[in-house]
Amino acid sequence: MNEILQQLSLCIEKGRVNKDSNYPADMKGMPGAVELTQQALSEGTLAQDILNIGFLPGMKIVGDKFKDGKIFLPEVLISARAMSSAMELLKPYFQSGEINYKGKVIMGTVAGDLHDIGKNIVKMVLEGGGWQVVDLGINVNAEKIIDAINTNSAKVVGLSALLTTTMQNMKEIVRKIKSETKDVLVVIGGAPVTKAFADSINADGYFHDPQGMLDYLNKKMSK
Ligand code: B12
Repeated sequence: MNEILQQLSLCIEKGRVNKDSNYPADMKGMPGAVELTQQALSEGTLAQDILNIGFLPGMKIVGDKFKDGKIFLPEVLISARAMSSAMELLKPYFQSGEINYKGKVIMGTVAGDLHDIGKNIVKMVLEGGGWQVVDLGINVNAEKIIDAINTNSAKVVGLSALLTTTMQNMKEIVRKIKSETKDVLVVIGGAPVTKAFADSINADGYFHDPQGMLDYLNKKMSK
């Protein structure tokens, strides 16, 4: 069983979706993340083990390499695509409650801002790390976020901004979240955002890359 899950992890790290894919060249003809997930399920492997031993270690390697500048955005997206394709097969197990998420994260790009490429990558990395992400999209205000926190009983919010103007809107959003909800962690990011800015608006965390946020949540929210 472990051999299949190790191969699965490698497929996710290398971005190998399925056996028909030509990518990566050195894995041509080999099964991909989709077939290996199917095989593991048909052999009776628990969906939770497929997630924990197959998906998560592969995506962790990708997140760490990206953080260290050893790989670049296209490679992260290719790995995320392999993971998402295989994740489709695990969806019924999440829905039935057989797999437990680590928790829910509400994510959005703040009011006035339409940039969502970075936010979507953070979402994929968090999902790859076992978190459920409720994605509110772009141009999101405090009311919408607070509504989502309450509806989903979420304890974490991730906010993205790419403009020096719209990052100022994070201040009011954080203030409202803190005054209208209880014990909700707010993590912010995006190219113009800094740790000093995060501290100045009372956000709980700032990370310049998705893996930083994932490591922080895994540590902070582990039971
Ligand atoms: C693509 C892009 C666009 C696209 C956006 C498409 C989309 N769907 O996102 C379009 C064309 C729509 C666009 C529009 C505009 N843009 Co624009 N855009 C860019 C561009 C080229 C790339 C941004 C990007 O996607 N980067 C790649 C992603 C992966 O990086 P990232 O977002 O930083 O995310 C990473 C980290 O920051 C972090 N992260 C991000 N969010 C979060 C959240 C959390 C919680 C965490 C932990 C981490 C995290 O993780 C990500 C992965 O590592 C940048 C220039 C540049 N090279 O950065 C300009 C840029 C951001 N845009 C800019 C501007 C000015 C505009 C416009 C105002 C232009 C105009 N005059 O109309 C409009 C604004 C529209 C609006 N209201 O938002 C300026 C901003 C300048 C400033 N100081 O504010 C930039 C810097 C270009 C420039 N040099 O002038 N833009």
